[in-house]
Amino acid sequence: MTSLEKCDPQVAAILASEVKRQSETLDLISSGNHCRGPVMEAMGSVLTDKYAEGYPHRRYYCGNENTDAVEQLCIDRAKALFGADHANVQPHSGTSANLAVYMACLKPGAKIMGMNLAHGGHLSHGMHLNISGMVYKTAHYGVDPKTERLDMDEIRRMALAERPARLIAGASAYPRTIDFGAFGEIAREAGCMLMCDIAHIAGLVAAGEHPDPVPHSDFVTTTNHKTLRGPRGGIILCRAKYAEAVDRAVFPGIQGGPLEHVIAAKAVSLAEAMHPAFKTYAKAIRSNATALAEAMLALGWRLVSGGTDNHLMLVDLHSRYPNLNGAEASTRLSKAALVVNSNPIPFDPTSISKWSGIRLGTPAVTTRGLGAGHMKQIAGWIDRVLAPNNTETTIAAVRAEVIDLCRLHPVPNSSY
Ligand code: DSN
Repeated sequence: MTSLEKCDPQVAAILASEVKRQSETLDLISSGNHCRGPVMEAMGSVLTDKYAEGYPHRRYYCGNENTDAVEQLCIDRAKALFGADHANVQPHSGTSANLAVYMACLKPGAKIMGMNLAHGGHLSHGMHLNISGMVYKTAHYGVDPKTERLDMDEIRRMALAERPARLIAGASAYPRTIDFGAFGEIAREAGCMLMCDIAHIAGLVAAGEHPDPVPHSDFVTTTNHKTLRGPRGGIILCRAKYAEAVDRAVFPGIQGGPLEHVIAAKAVSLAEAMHPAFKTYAKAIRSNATALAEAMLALGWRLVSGGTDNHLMLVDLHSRYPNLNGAEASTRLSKAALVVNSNPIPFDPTSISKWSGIRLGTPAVTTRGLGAGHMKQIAGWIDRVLAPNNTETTIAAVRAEVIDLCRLHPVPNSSY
């Protein structure tokens, strides 16, 4: 019996239930992943007990020799992995990282210009209900209605007309390569700073599977827990000249004490991302996404922009079943042990509860060791479950097949 089971059987039972849920489902959420045992070990460590407001060797508390060492290691690894001048590894999340980067050099009321959330952007890029959309003036670019891809000429035209103080590149539901070089040129022409949010694609960038934003950007933000396969949290990378402003914006600007146990886990995952095996993993994320997209297309589903270049795709449900919405599709798939999220597609004619898309991603299933053949199998399962005339028996049959596959590919918890 573990000490948790002994001390708090209720929480222990919930955790056990989550272990079972993860073991017996396939996570196809494009921002999901399974971090590995060493990352978990660092996160569940004694460092959670230590207050460490400040930065390495500049703390407001004594007794920080070990937190200094771990945070400095994490900073050095982040800089080395991404080739950045400066890294701040304290943000508690990607949204916190973005907020700190706005605060670092923008006054309230300045204008930011990012991708429209409804076209695949992120809420922290100026959505009206997010603090970024309340404190700053916003302008949003979207995708081209025909190609459903970013149109860099249109973004340039808009940036020159809007003259934002900060241009934001990055997305949470965009299946194509982002041309960070073109964003850099536009930012220079429009006389503004460029921030690239690579939360979704950080693992691909680290492994050279997506073009690198760092040489083109003033700031790069990311989460750790998506393709990068670390603990939940955020990181900011920036040019040397912004280092002080960024550090001040994170602490004392928007946060107090850093989560040094999470920072230790970030350090572990960054070392994993430097390992040659991570390159193989990142490549497999993309080849699996391509295989899944091709299998969905072959079954007659329309994908936004016609496919994928990265780890995710958006399925237009109406292309097969005009009455099927994302909420119903994701609920049905969930019953079949396939976990996805409902998502708007660009120019979605429907409302939030009835979005006409689902978003599929391959980071987590690739971590479990699935390959292209399995992607075809997954597409077949999705197709069966979403057919309008299917029954609970069909869903139960698919669920049993999914669980059989899950047993063959357990959630990994060991090191390389
Ligand atoms: N970035 C969101 C997602 O893609 O799921 C979470 O904020």
